[in-house]
Amino acid sequence: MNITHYLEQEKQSVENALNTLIPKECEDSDKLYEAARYALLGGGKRLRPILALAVTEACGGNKNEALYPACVLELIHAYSLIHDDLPCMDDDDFRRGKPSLHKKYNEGHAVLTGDFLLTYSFEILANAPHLSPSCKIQLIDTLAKKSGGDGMIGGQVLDMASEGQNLSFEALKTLQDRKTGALITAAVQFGGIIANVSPMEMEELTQFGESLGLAFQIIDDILDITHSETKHGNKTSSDVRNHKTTAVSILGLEKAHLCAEASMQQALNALAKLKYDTRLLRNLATHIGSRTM
Ligand code: GRG
Repeated sequence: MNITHYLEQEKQSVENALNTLIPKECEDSDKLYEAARYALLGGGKRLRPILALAVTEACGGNKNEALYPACVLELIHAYSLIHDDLPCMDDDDFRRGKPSLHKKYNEGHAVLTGDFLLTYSFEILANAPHLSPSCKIQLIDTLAKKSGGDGMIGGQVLDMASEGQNLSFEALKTLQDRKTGALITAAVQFGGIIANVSPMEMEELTQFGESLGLAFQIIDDILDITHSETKHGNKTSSDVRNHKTTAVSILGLEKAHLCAEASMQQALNALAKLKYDTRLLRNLATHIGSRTM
């Protein structure tokens, strides 16, 4: 199947499920649900859920069973973006072409909406239809680890500590592996867990996720410089504004490109070791590698 068509189709099924998971009305909590829908719906590439669905399918799992767990990755991603945009963190007024949540509502609402999306994610996993208790526990454990202290939150703490510092490329990779790569790896592992792959296959999938995550983040650093206006509506890169060390600030644009390509190749090599038909995953990874937004 053509990758653009595949992405549109999967994106639509994720949008529909997200729409069901966060209803328009909720007794006593209308404002919370309204803010959650504002952050979650109508924007975003949905790469993490699509990746989880694609890995499930490639490894012989049931995509219907994977839909709600895949959506949870988008809830966690949305929560991280809401909190990341707050004045106490990156202080960004716009997200996905609209005012960020604390600008549309207020900072208190933004904190609580992020907290709600995080907490609700674990409720969704615990109650996910069709999955065995053991599968749910593995998903919950994976998500907690990858979004927690050794994963995304830990990466964000390193990121805050690194502001104004000159990081080595190795230190930057550690930061980025956690801050961005961990949730991408979780998406890949979710697919493996739902498809019930062997421990050896899970290792290859994890290598795929980690290398893809690194390539994704380096490409994000590159786009922050080369496509700042499309991404942030601001000619000055947000990383430059925030005095962030990035792959581009350490390596320069050309070497950063080469590094992203090398990491993407490692991801593809890991895929090649799997016994499944991974053409769809290769296409998806290559598409992520050539993204321009
Ligand atoms: C505040 C707990 C906490 C964590 C924040 C992931 C993160 C940690 C912050 C996001 C900041 C950022 C812009 C990181 C760069 C990589 C990245 C996650 C880009 C955005 O992801 P995309 O391109 O965005 O998938 P869309 O809008 O398509 O969903």
